[in-house]
Amino acid sequence: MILDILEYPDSRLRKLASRVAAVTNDIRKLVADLTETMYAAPGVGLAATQVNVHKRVLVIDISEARNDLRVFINPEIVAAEGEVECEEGCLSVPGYYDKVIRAAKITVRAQNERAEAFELTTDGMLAVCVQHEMDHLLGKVFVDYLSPLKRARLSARLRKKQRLAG
Ligand code: K1U
Ligand code: ZN
Repeated sequence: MILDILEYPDSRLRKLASRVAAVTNDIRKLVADLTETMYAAPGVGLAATQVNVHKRVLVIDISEARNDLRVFINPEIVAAEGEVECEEGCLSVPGYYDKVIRAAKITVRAQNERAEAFELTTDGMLAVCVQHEMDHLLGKVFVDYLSPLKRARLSARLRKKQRLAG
């Protein structure tokens, strides 16, 4: 089922997601819905927070062929090193892209949809995407990293968009 994606500055994007106690069929259904919603958007990642479900679940597929789905339940970053600047977008801030500084290389520990624990060390786009999606689970949006001037410009742009839509 394709779910509605919350749009910035919706206050529900600020909620802190809770740990998943057990990977039940309900969680597997959430993973399936997040995946369908991400592919339909289209996006390269999606966190449960963005569909107003406040559980520590996210999905990512950065492959061009859209055939390399990665599921992270209860993700935790256990190591991070270096810095990289990368242009980011967000399905909750449609049409806006800007540069953000992230850790260049991370090790993330999580469970998959079969409740198997795994550890992944990665860099590049996948590392950026994991950090971006994990921020959503903490109630953070990538535009929080922008300067006050850039955020004010974005807010003005969103107000104008709302005026034109209404
Ligand atoms: O969290 C989200 O809203 C998903 C977001 C993930 C992301 C993109 C870029 C850098 C960091 C995190 C997106 O998927 S935005 C859309 C996008 O980047 C994209 C869409 C289709 C094809 C390729 C990229
Ligand atoms: Zn996002």
